[in-house]
Amino acid sequence: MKYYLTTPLYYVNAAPHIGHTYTTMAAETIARFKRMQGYDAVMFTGTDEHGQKVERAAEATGKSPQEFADVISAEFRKQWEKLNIRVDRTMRTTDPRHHRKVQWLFARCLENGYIYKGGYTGQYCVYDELYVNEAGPGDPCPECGRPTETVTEENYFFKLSAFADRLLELYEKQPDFIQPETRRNEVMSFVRAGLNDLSISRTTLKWGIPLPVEGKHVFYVWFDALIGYMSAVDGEDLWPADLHLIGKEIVRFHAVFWPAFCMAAAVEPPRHVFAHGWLLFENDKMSKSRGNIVRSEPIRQVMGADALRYFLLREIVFGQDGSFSYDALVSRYNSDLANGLGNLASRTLAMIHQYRGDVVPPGSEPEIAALATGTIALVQASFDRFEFSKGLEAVWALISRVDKFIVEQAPWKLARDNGEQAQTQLDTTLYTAAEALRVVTALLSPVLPQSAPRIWAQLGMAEPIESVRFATLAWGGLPPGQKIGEVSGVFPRIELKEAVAKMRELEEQSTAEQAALLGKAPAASPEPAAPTGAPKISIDDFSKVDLRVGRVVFAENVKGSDKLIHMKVDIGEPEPRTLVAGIAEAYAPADLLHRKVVIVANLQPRKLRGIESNGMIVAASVEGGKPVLAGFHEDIPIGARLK
Ligand code: ME8
Repeated sequence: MKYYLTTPLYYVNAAPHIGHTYTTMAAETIARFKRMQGYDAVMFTGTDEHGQKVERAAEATGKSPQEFADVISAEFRKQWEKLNIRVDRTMRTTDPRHHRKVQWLFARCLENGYIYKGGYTGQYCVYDELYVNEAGPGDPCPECGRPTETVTEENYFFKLSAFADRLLELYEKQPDFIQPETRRNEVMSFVRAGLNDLSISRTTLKWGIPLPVEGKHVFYVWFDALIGYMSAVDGEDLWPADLHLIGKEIVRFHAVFWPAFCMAAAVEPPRHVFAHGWLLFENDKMSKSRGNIVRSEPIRQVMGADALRYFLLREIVFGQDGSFSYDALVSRYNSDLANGLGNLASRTLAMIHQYRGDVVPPGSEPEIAALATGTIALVQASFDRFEFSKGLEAVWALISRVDKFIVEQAPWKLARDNGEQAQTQLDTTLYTAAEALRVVTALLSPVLPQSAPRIWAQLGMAEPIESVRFATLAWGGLPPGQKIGEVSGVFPRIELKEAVAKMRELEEQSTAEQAALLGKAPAASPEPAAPTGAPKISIDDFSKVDLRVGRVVFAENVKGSDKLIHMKVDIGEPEPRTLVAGIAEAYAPADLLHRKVVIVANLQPRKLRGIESNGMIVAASVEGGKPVLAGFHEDIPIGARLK
């Protein structure tokens, strides 16, 4: 039985971060879990490479959209490989096979009478790549609050309005089509309020797939991207997808537009859409524009990919928003993986080595056996509902019980007693602990794809862990008489402060590397960044930026950072502003004191190294060089506005 599941096709406007990792790790965990249930699970992830957002990001770096997309999509692929994420199918929307599928689906919708030509004058949000029919000129986007742009175009329209009833019928007949429930309710009220037809072509944009009917039109990026789920498995017997796993902000595209496109083309819609919550960092949604991005690579280097996957799935209730923090990650690692699972594995295996010459003895304790049997069922039921944290909690309840059991039995005392009863009790204790460890390891294999096989091998298991199936996973599977493998620790304890400092340091480095990778200055020209790349903005846009003259009244290096300086800048307000600026490589704190500077005074506050930065200092920078602060030749009062 096949099970085809997907992550979104990620935009290639910037490099991957931990939010993308969250969805992709969860999806791959589901794939592994489904295999344990006996399915032929096929996991897809891909990249969404067209549209205005990507075009503009490329433009700003002086690269062509294709060159830019090549670099970033390769970053995504590298990322998944490093994180032990097995990708079975993938698609880049710039792939000609995808273009053909998009044109095919469009042609089917056209033939079936669901496409017509019309005019659109209205608002468009580039950030969300969304037509905002209800907004007027200058109105903010209802999704993200950013200003919308007015577009006037002759477009091809998709008759979305014709599908409201069929969509509602789908949600009614298949109550688990959209999960969780809150998202389902949201989507249903959206559809009940009535659907507008959707413009699916654009003439103001070049970076897209041309419509088969008229050359100057390219497809609207969402019409294009969603079809990626299908083009990735073209010619295979995998459609309809069994699950689209997505973040909650794109549920409307997946649960309304996408099934309607499928219905219009007379193709089966996907079976399930699950929208998880947002990963927050310092209580804010992580996003490129807010600049509070956390990347997976520094975490992987310090803690390992399994630790990150475990943390994300254990700490956050899947479906709800949840917070990421380095401290919480290390604490959970130490309490659950090092002290919990790692400790159970090393003490159990060490005792079998020491007391039984590496041979698993016979015997089984019924109470633990019953608890383990219950845990197998509970994990399966929880993971089936994508309740990962609940399933993992159950596994750790078993680990704690076994730990307690070992302490109660005190095998180290039994080992000193040569009487038959003590020796039988020791056998039972060791077998029970080892068998519980085997069950736990099998259950955790979808979440710890790197470490579980190592514990498995130490238990001396002959069959590969990938072939474990729920149907046959039962207490007693560890054969007495089996020789255990070589014992070595799996989750060494990690010193919290040191690890957090290391991850932060690597994160700073990686931010710089990403900037270089994106070629923030045009690669071909050694001249200081030419202004031509940046898109034009209106005077109104510019006047939104509150630039002020200020005087530095305090400056010191941020502890543990080579780049950051903590400053207080007087801009004529009752209290000086606290700022954190990445200029320590160019300026010593003493050189900054009393200096007049320019700051952006109305920037969203941002926490850096625990200090809330309320503004940004303006500096010029040249690729590879140090920043130079903006200043004035004439005298100018503090608080003066630049406009
Ligand atoms: O929306 N918390 O691509 P995208 C949780 N190209 N998940 C997050 C996250 C966060 N802070 N940040 C990102 C697009 N994600 C479209 C999709 S599909 C046909 C086209 C994850 O690069 C989450 O899965 O903006 C979210 O839905 C997705 O990345 C958005 O990725």
